[in-house]
Amino acid sequence: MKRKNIIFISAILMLLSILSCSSNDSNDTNDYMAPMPTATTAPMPTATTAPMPTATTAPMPTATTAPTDNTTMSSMTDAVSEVSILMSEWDVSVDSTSSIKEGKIKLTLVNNGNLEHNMVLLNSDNYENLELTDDSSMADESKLDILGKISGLQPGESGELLLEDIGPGTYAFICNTPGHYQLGMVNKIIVE
Ligand SMILES: [Cu+2]
Repeated sequence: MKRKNIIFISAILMLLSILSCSSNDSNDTNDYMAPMPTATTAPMPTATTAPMPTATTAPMPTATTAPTDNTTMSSMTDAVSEVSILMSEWDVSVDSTSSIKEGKIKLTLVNNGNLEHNMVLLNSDNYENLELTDDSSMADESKLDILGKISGLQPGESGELLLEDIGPGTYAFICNTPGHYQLGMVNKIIVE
């Protein structure tokens, strides 16, 4: 291979030298014309053929495969049902712009009242007659199947609870600030 190349190149050089010599006889400016072909013909093909395929083949697959993954990822993360729960003394309301779909659910608790409130979401559709703590101040959370909590919020504050995978059903929740459950701070969300 190497020997063939050397023979080939030397043959070209010989041809070029013959051509340049013959043209040298007529004009001095052809001294500059002679080296030009060697410079343009030799590097040009290697420059155009080599980078072109690598540039078109390499980025294309990565560019097409990556966004499709991203779009499926983002469409899944976009499917988050957002629910606002508003608490005051002694009202608890559920405010969702559309029906709550199973899967990811973001609960936002807004304390519109003048006292501290919290939220304990139960894996149950029942908030009635929950067992109380020994001092009867609040629901006994150790006896409850709890999906998630938003801890105590001061008046005007809000807090969030992101639920990753919630199936269809009715889920009760309570405010378990001492005394508030007994005062009826309960409600439910319905997941379709
Ligand atoms: Cu409360």
